[in-house]
Amino acid sequence: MKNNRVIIFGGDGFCGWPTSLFLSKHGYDVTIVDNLSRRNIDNELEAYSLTPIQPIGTRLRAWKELTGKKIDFININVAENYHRLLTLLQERQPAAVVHFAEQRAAPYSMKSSYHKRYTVNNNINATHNILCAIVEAGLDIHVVHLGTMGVYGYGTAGMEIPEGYLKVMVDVDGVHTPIDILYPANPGSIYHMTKTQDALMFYYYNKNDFLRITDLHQGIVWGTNTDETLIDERLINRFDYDGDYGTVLNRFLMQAAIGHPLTVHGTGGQTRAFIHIRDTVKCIKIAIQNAPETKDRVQIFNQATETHSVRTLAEKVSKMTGAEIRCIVNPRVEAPDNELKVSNKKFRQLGLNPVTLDDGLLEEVMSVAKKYKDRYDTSKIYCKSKWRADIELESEE
Ligand code: NAD
Ligand code: USQ
Repeated sequence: MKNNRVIIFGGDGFCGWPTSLFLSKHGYDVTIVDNLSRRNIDNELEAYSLTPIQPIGTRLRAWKELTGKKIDFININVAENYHRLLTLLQERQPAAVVHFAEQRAAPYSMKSSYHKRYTVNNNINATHNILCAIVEAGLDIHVVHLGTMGVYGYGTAGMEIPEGYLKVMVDVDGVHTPIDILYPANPGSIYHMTKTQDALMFYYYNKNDFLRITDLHQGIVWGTNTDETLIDERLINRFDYDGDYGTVLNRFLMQAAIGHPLTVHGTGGQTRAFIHIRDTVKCIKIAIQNAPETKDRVQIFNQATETHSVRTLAEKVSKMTGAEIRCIVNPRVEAPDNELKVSNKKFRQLGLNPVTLDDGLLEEVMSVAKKYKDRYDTSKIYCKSKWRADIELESEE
């Protein structure tokens, strides 16, 4: 790397905050850029992090006080304030930027036409502004983007999902010739659709402007703490449990902690890829350290460490806690059952030694959920967003 400066777009969020601390601890000069839109969405939904997250200023002062390390914070809406973004890049000249700054909940993106349009405008403009500003600034900055496993869809015809590119045979004048294409996009929500659009923008800016880009196709992140967020309660990470932002495994653990039945959508045959937040932060550091060379194609890593069906997860949590499993109407349009095999060779070859569901961290998440269980609001547990107007959501009792 030319220097140790990194900008973390979306550094106040669930993945961005622990990543910022991890990189700061490992000697990077970190600047967080965030417009705090996620905190505003908490207010909109009246659903707050189960853990008592502190204002960003308190977080950063605590980090400085406890470690002596300074992280700067700048409030910019990356999707709207293009010139402030451009000026920031020109001033800081970071070696890398990490882009988390998108609306990331599939159910939120399906709530209404407002939420669909907000998600599309926010996510696509945020990504495009970052790429466009790097080109205008004339700087050689490595872009590390958080994409999603959902760009592939979750059906694989039995094969392992490769890391971004699919080798296909085409007929060239009667000769079977192998070529690599971007794995066909198959989004399952407006949110996931924005990530497939991001991938095309990366393809274009890499081809046209030789931007160096790493796109991380990440699975569902579970857990809440990392070594850094555990140092002091003021550094605690967010824990979303509500029907829009809570993801399935953390939701099940929180539901078990408060004695609520586990909310399995449909029969729970949906299989998804998972990664613990402790591995997320390590993967980002590995990605920063292993930037593509100029004129390399977009580098794509699958950032997931294991796959499980929703039913298996519910059974595991139920066995551990005695929680009841309740199969409810699925608010989503998605395959009721699927197989999923995912290659993650690249991160493993680069040294990732993942934690798994059997490494004791389920209990850790449960203990966090129990510690803060007085903060939950039962009315926020069921998912109220639905994929189509004709879906009749289950009534709560
Ligand atoms: P999050 O909502 O907690 O964090 C996103 C942060 O970006 C928030 O702090 C928000 O305020 C900020 N932000 C959003 N739009 C912005 C804008 N226009 N300008 C400036 N800041 C903006 O989400 P997360 O769970 O930390 O996810 C981060 C990224 O990782 C997302 O892009 C998401 O798609 C991806 N991802 C997340 C998961 C997961 O399970 N959480 C899994 C796979 C991929
Ligand atoms: N599900 C339940 N019960 C619940 C919640 C969810 O059965 O109470 C099911 C859903 O129907 C779905 C699966 O669990 O089949 C996963 O849902 P989720 O909310 O845990 O995850 P998802 O909507 O896919 O989104 C999350 C993150 C998103 C990220 C994505 C990675 O919010 O930012 O991109 O995981 S992936 O799933 O690999 O595409």
